[in-house]
Amino acid sequence: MTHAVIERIETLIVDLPTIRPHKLAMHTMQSQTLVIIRVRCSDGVEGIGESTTIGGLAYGYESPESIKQNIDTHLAPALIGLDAGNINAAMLKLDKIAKGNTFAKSGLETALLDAHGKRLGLPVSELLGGRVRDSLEVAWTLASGDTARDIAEAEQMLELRRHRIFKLKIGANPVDTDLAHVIAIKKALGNRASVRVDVNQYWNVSQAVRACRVLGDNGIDLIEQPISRNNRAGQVHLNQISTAPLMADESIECVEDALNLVIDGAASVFALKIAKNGGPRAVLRTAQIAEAAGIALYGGTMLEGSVGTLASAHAFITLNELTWGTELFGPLLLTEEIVTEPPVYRDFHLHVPRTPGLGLTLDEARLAHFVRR
Ligand code: MUC
Ligand code: MG
Repeated sequence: MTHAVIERIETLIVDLPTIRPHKLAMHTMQSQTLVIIRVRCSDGVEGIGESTTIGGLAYGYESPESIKQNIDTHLAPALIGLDAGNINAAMLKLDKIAKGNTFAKSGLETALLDAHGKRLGLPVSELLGGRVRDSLEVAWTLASGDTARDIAEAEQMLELRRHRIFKLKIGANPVDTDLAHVIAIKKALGNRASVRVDVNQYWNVSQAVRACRVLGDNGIDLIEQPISRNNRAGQVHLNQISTAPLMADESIECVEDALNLVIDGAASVFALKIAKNGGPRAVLRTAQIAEAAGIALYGGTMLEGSVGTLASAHAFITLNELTWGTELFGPLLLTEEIVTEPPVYRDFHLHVPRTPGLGLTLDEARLAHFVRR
């Protein structure tokens, strides 16, 4: 087989409205901004990828604008002319020329996997060693900011058989206000749903010690990132005393963070995110560290659109066990699509295509309409 080389890389910023305001502790989203990456190869194959974050710089260290700029100026030129099918060599080169920038690298790794899958006629999951399931359970995040509206939304999701796991975004309000909100939702849903919380680092240890106990005692199944990623001693302490399991999210900004969390005993569940590890291959390294250490897994999201969501899904369906399911609902939070056939959600699950690459085709007209100029 003659080798195709990487010829051209294009980055596009795409702004899409959300179905309702999405309130996180650090930011309220009225829209989502995707960075779509197109990698064109000398054999005529094009791969697509996505590098998406939440709230500009409110969540992570890369913004949509910095991702585009860093790819255009530094990462893309380093890839031009390389063997398009040698993803190990391409990502090694990127790691040599750029520290961090895992969001940007994730979108590029995704596009290379998509292209190579299309070239070989294989889904990305098969390039990653093969799937052990075809679908993933998907949680929904209740984040309207209003308890009654959140309960009504959860009831509707149960009725539609779309979601039966709910993650509540808390942390912005006084602790007791948030606890009352969570307990009211859990009471309304009872054992018809799993209710979990994500504090996005907004408590300090003095608040979290009591709040984690109250949550555990009231049937909350999982507590995500209650305190700052920088307070490791606090995380270790909470992990020892909390009656509900603690999940690390912001604490994992790279594969090495995962190893250090294991060494310290700072969490019993890891949220896996392709963007924070550097791509669908990279996130599996974090998963393997967790598996070896007996840490349970959850398939996380940066609220990507369909491209980033299916890139995550192709990686997650290769995992032995995903004890806590996933939250790959990003496309469902958006009112608009930029692919011709959106991902399929049915019976509480996301169904992952078996067609080559990611299994997605960009809708050129819609993309042109929503691209930022
Ligand atoms: C996060 O912190 O987990 C994932 C779902 C959601 O609503 O927000 C995110 C980010
Ligand atoms: Mg989180």
